[in-house]
Amino acid sequence: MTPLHKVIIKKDTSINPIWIMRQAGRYLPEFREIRKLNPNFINLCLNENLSSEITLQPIRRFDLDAAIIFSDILMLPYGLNQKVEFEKGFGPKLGKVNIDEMSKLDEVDFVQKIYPVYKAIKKVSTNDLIKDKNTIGFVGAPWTLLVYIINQQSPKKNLKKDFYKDDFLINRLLLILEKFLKIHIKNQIDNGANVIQIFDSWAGLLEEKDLPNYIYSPTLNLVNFVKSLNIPVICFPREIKNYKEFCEIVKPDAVGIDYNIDPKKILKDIKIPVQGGLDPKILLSDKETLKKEATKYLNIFRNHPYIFNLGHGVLPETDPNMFDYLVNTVKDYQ
Ligand code: 1CP
Repeated sequence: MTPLHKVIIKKDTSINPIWIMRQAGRYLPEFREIRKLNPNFINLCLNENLSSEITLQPIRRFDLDAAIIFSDILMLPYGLNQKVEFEKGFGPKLGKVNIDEMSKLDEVDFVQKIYPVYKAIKKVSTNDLIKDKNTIGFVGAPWTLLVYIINQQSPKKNLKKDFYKDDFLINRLLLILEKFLKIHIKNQIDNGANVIQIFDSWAGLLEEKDLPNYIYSPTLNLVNFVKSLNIPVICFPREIKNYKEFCEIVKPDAVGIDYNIDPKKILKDIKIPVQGGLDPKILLSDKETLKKEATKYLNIFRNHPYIFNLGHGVLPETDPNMFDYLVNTVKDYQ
């Protein structure tokens, strides 16, 4: 059995597998080298030789237990024919939504447009380096994708004032997202992904009253779909105010936690396997602090099924030596 399956399915507390969000990315000089030669991010994701190679880069360097495929949650709106661009220093920029055209989109055309993503998963999952490790496929949660599709850029600065104005548009988009997210998940699994993570990076933007409509119902639907394919599903509803309620309603197989939530509260409230939590900024400090903080999470979840990860993606300015030190700290923990 693979390491993540031992924790998620068998509830094994004797091991703490580790993988890190954004483990394939800008903190690695070998990634930056490829990126420099490939200024178009979408095209890089659609080059299965390069994207599979980038996925394997951190596996070659560090003693990680899983590979997460080098792609992006925004490949989904791209597959739906919305324009998606990544501008240096700005982040993603999306085009206007043509809802009528989107509603007519055929499954075959969608799959064809992003097919290299699935080819890359096949290449990674069948590579010898991944033997006995997990291949993680992923999608953005419907809510987080809705945010990018309607807002047309990161909501980091703010959500458009009239974001909720067009109820009809939102409801049609949610139905389209449900259909194509299922297709996207199924294709990732068919090509070798043996864990699915659902990233809800902007769950924290919602008020409590809106959680059922935008998060609970659509995510529960996807979670049940992944479960029906017999693959474990991890949800990461970042900065959601009530992880307990989320887990009780959505019932993922495991839950990822952010760095603002108290891990002791999570231990008390949550029965399912837990993943992550450590603040990525700790990797910018010194080895002593890093060891102390990582050990804090390991100690708290000593008797609870726990996958080590951060509370959000590893920062681009992280020193790969500190990353290595973190992996070894987790591996040497007894
Ligand atoms: O070189 C570059 O500038 C590209 C930076 C980059 C990378 C390395 C982007 C643009 N995406 C990725 C890869 C990526 N994105 C992965 C690869 C696998 C890995 O983890 O190693 C994954 C899983 C994602 C998922 C993703 N994309 C999320 C969910 C996780 C999170 O960070 O909250 C989100 C929100 C995105 C959108 C996105 N793509 C890229 C950026 C800079 C962003 C965030 C924009 C924002 O702040 O709103």
